[in-house]
Amino acid sequence: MLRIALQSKGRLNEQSLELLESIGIKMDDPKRKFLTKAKNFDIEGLLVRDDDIPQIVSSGTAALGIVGLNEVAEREAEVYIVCKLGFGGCRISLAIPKSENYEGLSWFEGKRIATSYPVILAKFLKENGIKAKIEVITGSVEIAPAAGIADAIFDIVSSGSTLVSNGLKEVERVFESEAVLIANKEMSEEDKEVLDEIVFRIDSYKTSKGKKYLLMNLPESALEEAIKILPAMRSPTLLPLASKGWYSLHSVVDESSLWDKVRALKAIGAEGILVIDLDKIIL
Ligand code: PRT
Ligand code: ZN
Repeated sequence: MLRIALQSKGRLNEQSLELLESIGIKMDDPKRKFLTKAKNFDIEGLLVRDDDIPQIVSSGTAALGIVGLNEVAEREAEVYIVCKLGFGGCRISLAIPKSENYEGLSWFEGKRIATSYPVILAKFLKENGIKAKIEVITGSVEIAPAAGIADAIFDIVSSGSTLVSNGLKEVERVFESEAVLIANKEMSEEDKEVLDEIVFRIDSYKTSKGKKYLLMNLPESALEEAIKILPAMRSPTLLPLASKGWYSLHSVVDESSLWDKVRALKAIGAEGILVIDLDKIIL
């Protein structure tokens, strides 16, 4: 049975389980189990610390894993990165005390930088010809400058508020990360087939994300204008209504432009507009 390694608790745990659930893979009691079976799919989940996932997948203990790209890069894991998953977005950045005057990377020459990502940092410094001392710290890296352990930090940033509240400023964005699906490089043919099915389902889920299904009634005179307003995978679906001269028009729209489109459609005479959540789009 194909096994997928997932973070047992932490930032990626819930969204990993939610993503699997949204593609029809529901793990049985993942909060309390270390190894859990899916209820309706031939797959089992191995719930572990995120740090261990790259190694678990590269060694083949699990064929698949969901983990931050930052962890894959830091562990230099020999795995396939199958696809990005659209959550857990963050970056690893260099940050320095906000009172410092920063004019470029040479600021870091000879400085001490605290981080939990020494491999990614060492590579970056080498590429840029900077010699600095890397202080490896696990956890609460942001307090290192105030504690006198380091001059600067190299840490995960998302909103940036942790830096601000520790009197630091972000000066270099070095590594962009998000949750990714990773796979063992020597999967069996059988496991590859399951992976193909999972990727197919993830694609349809990602395509439907941020999209809404829109349907409305329109007088015949407004049809041409409405079709210009509404994009569609081919063209909008048009169905005649029982009352003569009226049509029902259906289309998929991006949530970001939903209200603009609704306003424009109302202005040309659309009535009874329904906005419906989309579950999947199979292209
Ligand atoms: O226990 P386990 O080892 O499994 O978990 P963990 O504590 O090592 O990791 P966890 O759950 O904190 O994060 C898991 C993954 O989420 C990371 O490897 C990243 O890929 C991703 N991620 C996304 C983040 C963040 N956003 C994030 N903001 N990981 C950590 N942070 C921390 C960061 O370290 C800093 O302390 O949040 C703080 C910064 O946040 P802002 O919003 O103040 O900038
Ligand atoms: Zn971790």
